[in-house]
Amino acid sequence: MSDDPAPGKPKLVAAKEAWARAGRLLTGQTADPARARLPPGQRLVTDWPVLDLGSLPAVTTETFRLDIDGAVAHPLRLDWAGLLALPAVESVSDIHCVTQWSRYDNRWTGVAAGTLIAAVAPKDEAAFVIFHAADGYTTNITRDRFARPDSLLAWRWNGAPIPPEHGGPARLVIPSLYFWKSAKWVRRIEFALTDRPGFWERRGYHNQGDPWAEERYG
Ligand SMILES: Nc1nc2c(c(=O)[nH]1)N[C@H]1C(S)=C(S)[C@@H](COP(=O)(O)O)O[C@H]1N2
Ligand SMILES: [Mo]
Repeated sequence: MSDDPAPGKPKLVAAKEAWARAGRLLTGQTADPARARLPPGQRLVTDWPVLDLGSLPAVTTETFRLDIDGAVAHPLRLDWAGLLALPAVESVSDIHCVTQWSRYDNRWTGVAAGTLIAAVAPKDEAAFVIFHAADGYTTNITRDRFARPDSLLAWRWNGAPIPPEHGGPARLVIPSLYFWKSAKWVRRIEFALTDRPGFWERRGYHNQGDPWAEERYG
C-alpha cells in the first residue's frame, strides 16, 4: 500500500482497523430512508466532529487545484476561479458517520457531481470514481453513486466557507454514503474502468458504505 499517507494518528487508525475486524457498532438492522431519518445504529449530534488522519494540509483558495481525469474524453484542471465559475447549487442533507454520529440539515453550496461528470465526459466503461485528497487520503465510489443528484463538490457549509479542518476550501459531499466517502481537501477526481479500494476500504471498511443497509465493515 505504497500510496498511503503516513497517518498523523497511527493509534486511532489501528483502533478503527480493530473495530472493523470485530464488527463493532453493528446492529444487524436495515432501515428504509423513506420511513426513518436516522439510519440503524446511529445517534444524533448537534456539533460537528472532526475526523481525519490527523494532518491538516495547507490548501488555500490560492493554491487550490483540482484535476478531474482518468477515463474521460475531456480532462479538466480547475483553479479556484474556475471552480466558482461553474453553476452552483444549494443542497441540504444529513451526515452519517460510521463512528455512529449523524448530523441533520447541513446546507452545502457547491457544484453538482452531474455538472462535473458532464464537463469531462467519462467513457461509458468508466464505472468507478476515486477521490484523491491533499493529505494522501483516497476513497472509492461507483460512478452511479457519484452521479446522484445530492452528490456535490462543496465550498460552503451553512452559509460560510467550509472550515479548513472540515476539508475547506473544497470537499466532496456524498450524503447517501457514510461520511468517510466524502473526501476533504480533494485535489483529484479520477474516473476509472476498474474499482480500487481507498484508505479505509483497504482497512476493513465496507466497499460501498450505505448507512441504510448498515454497510460499516466488510
Ligand atoms: N482528505 C480526507 N478526507 C476525509 C478523511 C481524511 O482523513 N482525509 N476522513 C474521512 C472520514 S473517516 C470522515 S468521518 C469524514 C469526517 O469529516 P469531518 O471531519 O468534516 O466531520 O471525512 C472523511 N474524509
Ligand atoms: Mo469516519
